[in-house]
Amino acid sequence: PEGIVCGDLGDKTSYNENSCGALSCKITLKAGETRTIAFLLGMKPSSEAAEVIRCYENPAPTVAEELEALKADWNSKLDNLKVSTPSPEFDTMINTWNAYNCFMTFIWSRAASFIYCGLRNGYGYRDTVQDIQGIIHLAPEMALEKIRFMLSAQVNNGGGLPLVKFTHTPGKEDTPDDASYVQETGHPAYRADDALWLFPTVYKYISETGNTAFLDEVIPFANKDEATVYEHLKRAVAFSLDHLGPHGMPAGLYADWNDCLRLGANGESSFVALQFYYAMTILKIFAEYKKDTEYVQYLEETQKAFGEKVQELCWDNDRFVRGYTESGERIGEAAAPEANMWLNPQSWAVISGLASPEQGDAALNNVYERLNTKYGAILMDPPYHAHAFDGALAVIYNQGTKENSGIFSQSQGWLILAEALRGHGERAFTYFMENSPAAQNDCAEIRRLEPYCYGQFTEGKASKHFGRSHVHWLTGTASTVMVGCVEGILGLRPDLEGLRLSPSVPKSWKHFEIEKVFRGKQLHISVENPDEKESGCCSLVLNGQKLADNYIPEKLLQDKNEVILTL
Ligand code: IFM
Repeated sequence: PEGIVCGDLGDKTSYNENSCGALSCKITLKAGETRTIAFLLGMKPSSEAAEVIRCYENPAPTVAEELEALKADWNSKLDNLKVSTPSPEFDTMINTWNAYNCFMTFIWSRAASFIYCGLRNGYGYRDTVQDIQGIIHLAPEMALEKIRFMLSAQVNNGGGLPLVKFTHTPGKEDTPDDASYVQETGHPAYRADDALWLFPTVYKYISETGNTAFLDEVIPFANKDEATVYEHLKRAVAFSLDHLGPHGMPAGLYADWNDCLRLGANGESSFVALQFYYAMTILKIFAEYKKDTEYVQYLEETQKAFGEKVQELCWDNDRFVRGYTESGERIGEAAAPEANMWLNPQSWAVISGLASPEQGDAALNNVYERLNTKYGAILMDPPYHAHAFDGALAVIYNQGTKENSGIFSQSQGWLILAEALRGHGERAFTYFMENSPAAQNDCAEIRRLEPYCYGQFTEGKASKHFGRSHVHWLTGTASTVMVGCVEGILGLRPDLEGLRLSPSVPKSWKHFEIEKVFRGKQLHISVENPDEKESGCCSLVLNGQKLADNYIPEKLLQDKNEVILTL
């Protein structure tokens, strides 16, 4: 750093700037002499700080021991998944840096930020439930604690509290139906998507661990009452069905994932509709497991009718539209002068399972042609400028920025996953590389973020600063890209009874290896790709035994397992 080189570290308090601390001390060494310096950073009242500092009066061996313990702690988490592929960028992100970024967002959600000024006033429901997904494959027991916490922030009507206070007290909270909550949190109403994020998160946790008993665990609601996890999820489905808009899709309520898109309380978001469709698929799996046959039938009928409705309302020839405003305007249709092509409905149509293979491919091709850039796919195109409807808050941002046609990095993870689910390994990996910090070491002057952590967004092609990235560390990108890479590109897809292996990789990956701990068992997976395929399974061999397809039932696993998958 320049400050070190010129010896002027200054002594300034950072005010709305990128904070950077530097410590220095001068020592003079005699020939052959060794000295150990330990810097201790933290914040405590002086008397308590003095106590802590005393422990380090003789830094060696305490510091060395503690460093070892710290390393061991990190390794115990990160070692649960290690990959060795032909891509050093992919390996360093999955093995270390994206994983580390995921733990940061897992711990903090968006509750603190170097970028927005100061602390936030609580945990955002959707953000926090999404962030959990990024660490499930590494530290499921940590995930479980947080899932319990977030379920206890679900209101007994099934909706999520938009903001979960730092002082959250299950069973005693007021809700968006109470003026006190609105006044204290600034959140005027429920959001349409909050509780729907629980479905993929709970499913990922149960599938990773096999802990189906969790479905029967009783957890309080935020305001009053308590119920099993299974019942919490049923209520989340009921919440969406109790809040339908005029066309029969979930009503927009205050907002969906996109903070800058207000379709109106009675508007309808296709993104939420797709999440809801997916939620019913997951709940059906749980209902089948619990032999709740009447409810399975109810879900089947409800989902079928709902899916047909979404198809009819949202498919527009080669794309899924973004939704309907309260006044009936269809957003994201091909004929619109601005914002006529949106990213998230295309990826989510595939992830949710609603799109037919033909629709999925057409929509994803359209994304590639219309939205992709060398730094990732922009959120929609063209940006809002002259034709924004009243709820298109994104228009306040310059074109190419944030939700107004920026490359919203979180959405890249869903795009990677969607392409991988369709078996398009080349595309999935292309999207990974375009926005990957590790692939941008040689354009720091453009990206302007650390080359090892994700940012919230990269300025899009409509911006004068195309490629410049912002809001590092605390971004939902960490978890979505991790899931896109682990479940998508690597194709590690656990379910209630075992593990499916469905990698979607570049054709040039002729061989790669995965070390994974799955339900306490060690798996060494070698993937062979002699015919340069992007996906598909030619054979799967577990401990010398050929399996029927690409699925490993848990009951066949030994303590240590050799797995060979040939694409
Ligand atoms: O989904 C939101 C998130 O809750 C906060 N950051 C921006 C995202 C997209 O608008």
